[in-house]
Amino acid sequence: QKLFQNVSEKSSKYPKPEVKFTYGTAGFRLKAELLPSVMYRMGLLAVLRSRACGSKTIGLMITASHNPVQDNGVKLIDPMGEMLEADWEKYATELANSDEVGKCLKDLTEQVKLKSAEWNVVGNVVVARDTRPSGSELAQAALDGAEAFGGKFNDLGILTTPQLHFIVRCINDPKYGTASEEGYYKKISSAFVKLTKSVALSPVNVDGANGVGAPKMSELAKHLKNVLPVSVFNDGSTGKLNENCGADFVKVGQRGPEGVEITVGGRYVSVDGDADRIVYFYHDNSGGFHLLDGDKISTLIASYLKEKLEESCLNLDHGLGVVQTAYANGSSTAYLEDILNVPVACVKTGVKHLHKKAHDFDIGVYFEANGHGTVLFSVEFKSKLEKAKQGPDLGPKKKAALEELESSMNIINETVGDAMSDMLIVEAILSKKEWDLPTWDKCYQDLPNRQRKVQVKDRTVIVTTDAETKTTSPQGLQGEIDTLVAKVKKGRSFVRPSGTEDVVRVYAEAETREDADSLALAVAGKVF
Ligand code: 16G
Ligand code: ZN
Repeated sequence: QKLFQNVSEKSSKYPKPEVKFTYGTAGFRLKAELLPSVMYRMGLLAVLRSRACGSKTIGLMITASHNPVQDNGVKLIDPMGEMLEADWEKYATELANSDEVGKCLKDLTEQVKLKSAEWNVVGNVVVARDTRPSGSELAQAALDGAEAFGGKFNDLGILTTPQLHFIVRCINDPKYGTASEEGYYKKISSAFVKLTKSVALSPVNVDGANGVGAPKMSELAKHLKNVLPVSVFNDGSTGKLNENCGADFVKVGQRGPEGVEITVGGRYVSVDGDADRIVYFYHDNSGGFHLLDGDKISTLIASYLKEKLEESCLNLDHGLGVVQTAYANGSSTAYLEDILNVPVACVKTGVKHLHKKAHDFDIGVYFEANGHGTVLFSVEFKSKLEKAKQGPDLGPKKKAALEELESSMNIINETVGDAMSDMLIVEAILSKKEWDLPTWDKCYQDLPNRQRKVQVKDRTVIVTTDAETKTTSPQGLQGEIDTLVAKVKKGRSFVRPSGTEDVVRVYAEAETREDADSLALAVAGKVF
């Protein structure tokens, strides 16, 4: 009781503004000055979550990813390094909006069925933030919350989002790695060195989005000295965070970032403001810009892992598959299914949906077209790999394949999409295949596509089904879309209400640029 009273008293330092907060797919994300009360309360919730998970450590990441520098946000990380369990998103929303913090917290404590004996067990929280100037003050508010509720709190300073996910996982599951930033670099860089020991590597140029990805990529580069040359641009010394640079700018605008001089033949990557997304790009001989997005990355990784899986002769029940969303380019899906013979699952937009579905496979590769993605390896896969390595009479090919699978797994950050580890696995695969970016790009050609936003009075009237590929309401809309799509070659289009903005999004693709543009425009006209 005293505990909740203390929580209430301390909360007066962080008055709640007149805002309706929602814990969405990206946690809470707003203008930074609106966030102190939310941070205090997420400090509380993280402690409660920890107690509900038997004192396992919970992560609290302060970032607004690709959004402008004046924004910030917060996401909680569950014990195995995964995103906060969906049920708890509504508790987060409730607590953030409550006018009586102590009472709300007490209600939640009862609701999550914590026995009174468990109310005072240790609650462990680790926090990290990106490079936004508002971050340290917001971290302090979260710390105050955790302390007020009697939790133990460890401030890890500035990290990328995936680094914090990794560290949380290692704290709770020490065999995953050493729970520190250094442990992270050591694990992924030593696996990379092992995987690429007999191949030549090409220098890579990183657009750090003027954010946390820049210094952390430089740190990673130190661990790869004399192996993989990495040059970092947009390191925050002059430019603004995410302004005219970064993965989101490059993907949405289909053009190169400012602050990077692009030379023909060079390899380029852009990461976003918290380094959980990555895209590749290059210029062709005539200076034309080419983007290799999340679809290109997932097809590359899937083709390589599938080959190694076949060479290793591991017998798995669920095999390898790829998870995409409706935004995946139709050419990438066709390439996976028809050329690589890899099963493809399509799910709703949002990392949590992809991550969940990827668990259906022994090796589940998932990427959003925007460059967020990773690979999940099943428990069964891991134990069969371990056993096979010890088997007698391994031929050299089989042995090599098993080792390559193991190294790949150690490069990849299974907890969440991770720009740094995704870059390393892509670089390893490209160098083993002796491919440059244009060769990789030629695997399949993207269908021209167009996205539009439509402002409507109430976007919730649009109801979708089949992983957002079809609408069921308003009545008749799907029929109209079908008619428009049927008129163009290789046409595909869908509409969905945005989860992050008050708009309806329209996607269209077709064989030609003109058809894709006019299809998007025509479908948008039906939504309006
Ligand atoms: C969020 C999602 C991202 C998705 C985007 C779609 C996470 C961590 N992030 O940023 O995966 O692509 O929303 O936004 O789940 P939209 O609903 O506005 O199109
Ligand atoms: Zn991000």
